Amino acid sequence: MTLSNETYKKWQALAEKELRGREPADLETDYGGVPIKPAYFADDLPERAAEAMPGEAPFTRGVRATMYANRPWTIRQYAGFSTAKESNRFYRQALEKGQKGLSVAFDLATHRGYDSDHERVVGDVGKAGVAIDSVEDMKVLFDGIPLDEMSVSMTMNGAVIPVLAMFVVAAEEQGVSQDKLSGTIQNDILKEFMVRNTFIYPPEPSMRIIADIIAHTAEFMPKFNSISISGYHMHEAGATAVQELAYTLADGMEYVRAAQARGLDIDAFAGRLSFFFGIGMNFFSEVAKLRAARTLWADIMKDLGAKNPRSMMLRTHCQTSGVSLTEQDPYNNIVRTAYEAMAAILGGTQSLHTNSFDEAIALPTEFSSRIARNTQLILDHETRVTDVVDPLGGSYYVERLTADMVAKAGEMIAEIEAKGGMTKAVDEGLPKLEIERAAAIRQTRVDKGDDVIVGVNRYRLDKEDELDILDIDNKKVRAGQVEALKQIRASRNQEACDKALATLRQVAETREGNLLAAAIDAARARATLGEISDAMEEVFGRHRPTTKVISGVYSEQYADDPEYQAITQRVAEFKSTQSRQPSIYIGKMGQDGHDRGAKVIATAFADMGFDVHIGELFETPEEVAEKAVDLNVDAIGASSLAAGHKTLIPELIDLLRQKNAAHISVFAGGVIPEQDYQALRDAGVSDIFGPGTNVLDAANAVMSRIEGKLRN
Ligand code: SCD
Repeated sequence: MTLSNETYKKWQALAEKELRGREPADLETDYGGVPIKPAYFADDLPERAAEAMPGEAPFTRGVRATMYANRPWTIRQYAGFSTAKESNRFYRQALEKGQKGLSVAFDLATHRGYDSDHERVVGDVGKAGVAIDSVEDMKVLFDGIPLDEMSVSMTMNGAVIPVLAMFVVAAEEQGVSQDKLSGTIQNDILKEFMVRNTFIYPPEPSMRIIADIIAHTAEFMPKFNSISISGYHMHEAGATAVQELAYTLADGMEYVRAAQARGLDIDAFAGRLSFFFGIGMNFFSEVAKLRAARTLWADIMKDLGAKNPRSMMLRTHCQTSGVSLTEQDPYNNIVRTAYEAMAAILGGTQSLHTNSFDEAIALPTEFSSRIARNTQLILDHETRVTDVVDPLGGSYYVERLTADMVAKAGEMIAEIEAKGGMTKAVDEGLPKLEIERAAAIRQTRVDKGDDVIVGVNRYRLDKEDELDILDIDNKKVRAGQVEALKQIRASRNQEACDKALATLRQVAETREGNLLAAAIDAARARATLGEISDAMEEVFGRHRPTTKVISGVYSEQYADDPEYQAITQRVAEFKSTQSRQPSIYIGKMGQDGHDRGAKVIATAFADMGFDVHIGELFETPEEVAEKAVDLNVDAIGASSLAAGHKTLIPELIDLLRQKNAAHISVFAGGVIPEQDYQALRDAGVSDIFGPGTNVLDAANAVMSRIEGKLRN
């Protein structure tokens, strides 16, 4: 890194005259371990930059020679609502209005391999995505959408086998054979164990599933991208740009090796590996991140034995950042998303989702979806950024930052490799903890006001505007799905279905044959998603994650902060008068695996002196109530980010009452629309902490409630 070259020194002398002894606060910032300077010059340009050619390995300037000058990126909005019918209606309308590709969001029951009639998914069916139980649902989802023309991305990882199988069969029954299907399946399990949490089976069989899908698609679905190796969820969980780069590419290396271990030639499948990154507000860092990702991947693939330049291309989808959106003054999110989208485009993405401005609060409405889609259409048609290939190429700053990120992430990848690769690292849980540490540091920076978020910790509105939000009647959706499941089970040829499921089980057991091919037969015989998933679970088992929490970030970052000292003092006083610590159970109910918020609260409260018990993921209200009573905690913090709060939290409170434990205060946190606050309060929730809540304020609110109860 050239931090003190000659020209820079000359500039510093000029700058000093202007600064006249003052130190501007942000003159030197840090992008996750990559230091930056306030000015860049020609001698900062890395050697490789001058000759770099778009469309040629290592593809720093883009995977295509012509990029958007010839064909714009794909406008691919991620969506899925309640039922297949509703989602289909939405897709058709979006395609009519300028969207170019589809991207299906499934509900959490589907993700986790449960049919909608399963007892563990009562609060999850149809929330945060579409419920798919069978081929019939899949057919409705794509009704009137020609699958030989439309590329379809499906975000599915846990239940990837039944979902892809049902997609293939739905297309077949539409008259489209597998070889004509274009699209992408996410199929990236390592990041699920790390941050997203919609796994089903343990790591080893999960990796086998991925290799089977790569093998099947390489042979029978040549236009289909077999995987979308995703950094997005790490980004959203709070990873730095360098972590996101390094962990994602290291995951990619593991998938390549898994497919190679299955006997596949790297050039037979590598051209259909694809990637997915998150794009946040750190504009140039995000541009450089995409350029660095391509550069690194080309070299990695060469090392792994790729000969075909196509195998070395990192083609990627991007999504603007969900965590950068705020519940407060939410129209600001339109502006944030537009800048993030611009960074993705200047970084050279192939496909893009722009978030709707209300996503920090609820599922997008038609209105907010329209603005999100139009954000991309305006970028494409009005800004003229598509006229020139890689317009930031040659920028002293962007080229230097790209090279520095390549170096830094390269070092991190080398460390992971030296320790035995990403599967092992994920198994040991280290990357997850590193990301959680980065998230906690980021949160303290926001809470302290070091990072300004307009409308949240500065320029806050006195009164927030009311928003129209989309609400899904989860009970109604579930009732419809349960009825459809009954009909399928009654009308299918049971013998054929049982036989297909038995074959699938056998493939899982013996490792002879391909899991996806066997599941396609089962889907044809109208086996349901849950049944296909269960057949494999009987052999593979279900993964039970252990929950670890980091400590020390809050006490370190806040060491001299008077408000932090006040709350730790308050907790300490409680301890000395009560001879015990105030205690809280942090619970995640339903199939919602978004645990960044829960982890931040757990680590912060523990640092402040609370006795914190963090529950396992995916608990039922009954399980949380039972544990909270057994542990005799003062409070429960129920974190919900997938819209299950209206069903699950009132049920939890009822159960506590039934167990004579109404003294346990229940707090709700996460993505909860203001419109639901009253219903939750009526159900007995003590307080609600939405996105943007200062953690110290939350701790004080919890303490007030606990102390108040003791006085009464
Ligand atoms: C492109 N083409 C060109 C060209 N640009 N041809 C000539 N000149 C140019 N300039 C060609 C390509 O080669 C390709 O053909 C075709 O046009 C399509 O272009 P593409 O660039 O491949 O674009 P696309 O088909 O859109 O594929 C993009 C990816 C794909 C490769 C990135 O994997 C994809 O669409 N991913 C989307 C993933 C996704 O939606 N994920 C959502 C995740 P050939 O193919 O013949 O070469 C949501 C999520 O997880 C949210 C969070 C959560 O739920 O937790």
